[in-house]
Amino acid sequence: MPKSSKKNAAGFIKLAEGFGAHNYHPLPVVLTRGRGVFVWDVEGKRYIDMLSAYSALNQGHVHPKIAAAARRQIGRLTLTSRAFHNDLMGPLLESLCGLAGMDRAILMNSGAEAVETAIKAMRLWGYRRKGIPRDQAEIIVCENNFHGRTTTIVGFSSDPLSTDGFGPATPGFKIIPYGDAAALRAAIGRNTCGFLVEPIQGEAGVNVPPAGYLKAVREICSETSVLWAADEIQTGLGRTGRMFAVEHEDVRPDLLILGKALSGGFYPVSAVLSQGEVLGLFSPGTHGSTFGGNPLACAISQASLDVLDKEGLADKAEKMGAYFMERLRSLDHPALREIRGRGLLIGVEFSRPVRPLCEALMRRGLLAKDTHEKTLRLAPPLVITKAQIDSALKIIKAALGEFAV
Ligand code: IF1
Repeated sequence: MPKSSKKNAAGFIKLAEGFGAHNYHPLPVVLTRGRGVFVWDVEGKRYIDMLSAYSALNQGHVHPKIAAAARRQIGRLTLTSRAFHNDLMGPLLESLCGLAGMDRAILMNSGAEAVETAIKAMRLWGYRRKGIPRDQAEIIVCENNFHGRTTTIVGFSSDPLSTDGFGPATPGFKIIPYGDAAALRAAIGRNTCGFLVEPIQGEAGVNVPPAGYLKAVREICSETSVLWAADEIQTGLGRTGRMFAVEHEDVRPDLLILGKALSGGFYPVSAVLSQGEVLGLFSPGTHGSTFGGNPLACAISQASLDVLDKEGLADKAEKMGAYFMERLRSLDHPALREIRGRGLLIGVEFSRPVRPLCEALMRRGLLAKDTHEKTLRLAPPLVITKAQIDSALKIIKAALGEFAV
């Protein structure tokens, strides 16, 4: 046991600040337990979680069915590496492909790793199938994108906070405005192999593109022989009121990237799914991961998908999201600018930084975080009930009263 085992909240925070890198500015709350939509801090105070670990907890904290699956598998077999087969990966790949109507899938760990995998797959397809000259492949991405933290991914970010100090950037990316289909058409050249985009931009402040955008993206990419990769790491698996956000426009990308809720918050599990032959182009030795596709991850992921399905969480997100958003719109506050979102991915934009509002919410028992300073992100676990939304609204109303001062 480390010396720190008897600390209070301030003690734990001091340890994290003293021994950790300062790459976050968390709210001053130290959590120790969770269940469903609730978490408890080390002093026993209960909070309703309106962040859900950035949508990784769609199934709620410590879902009993996922916990049971994890426990069973942990006592049986946890890791084989991909040097050998295991009896859980194949069935999970089949479930994933069935769920998304895709042909192949590959399992990785973090979201960023899955995005990197999609980038490699698009480039490989560009060279092998489109005949792009060696090292000339280009991928188009959008302004204000968020796809993760690796050096290649931050290299095509338009946010100085992500990029500055971490160059040189990996070449081969072109940035265009988000939600602008004409800009995509204009940006595509002979060496373009792919277009990587979030169906709704999360980090950018819950940025919902104009209606018809995803349909137009699908058409343009098909016409010009460019792969479309949808990053649904945050929007996928029920969050926006559909299993996948692309379903709102009834389209299917060539590559679908998943993470976060793929494990119900238990373990890092990510995946890339492809239509047709794209993922089939990888040959032995060209890509991999020690932990990718391991039996513990697969058991957890299979149970997480099962919970989404059995509890109808996409439908719940749609209904509860519509109710939440309607009630939020009735709030009156001089600094409130806009409420936007889809399903239970909601952004409330104010005319000033919302950190003090987040602190007021925390004091009253609700955890939420700002994104891009002035937008409050509200994204509870999808298992939330109407009564729980009502009590959250009471807290929000009261905290807004303080925010006005
Ligand atoms: C952080 C944001 C959310 C993502 C999309 C890939 C990834 C993410 C669309 C990478 C990750 C995160 C990670 C976390 C905070 C968070 C976030 F505010 F930074 F932008 F959710 F909105 N694609 N999102 O949203 O997945 O490698 O982290 O598993 O980095 O601080 P990862």
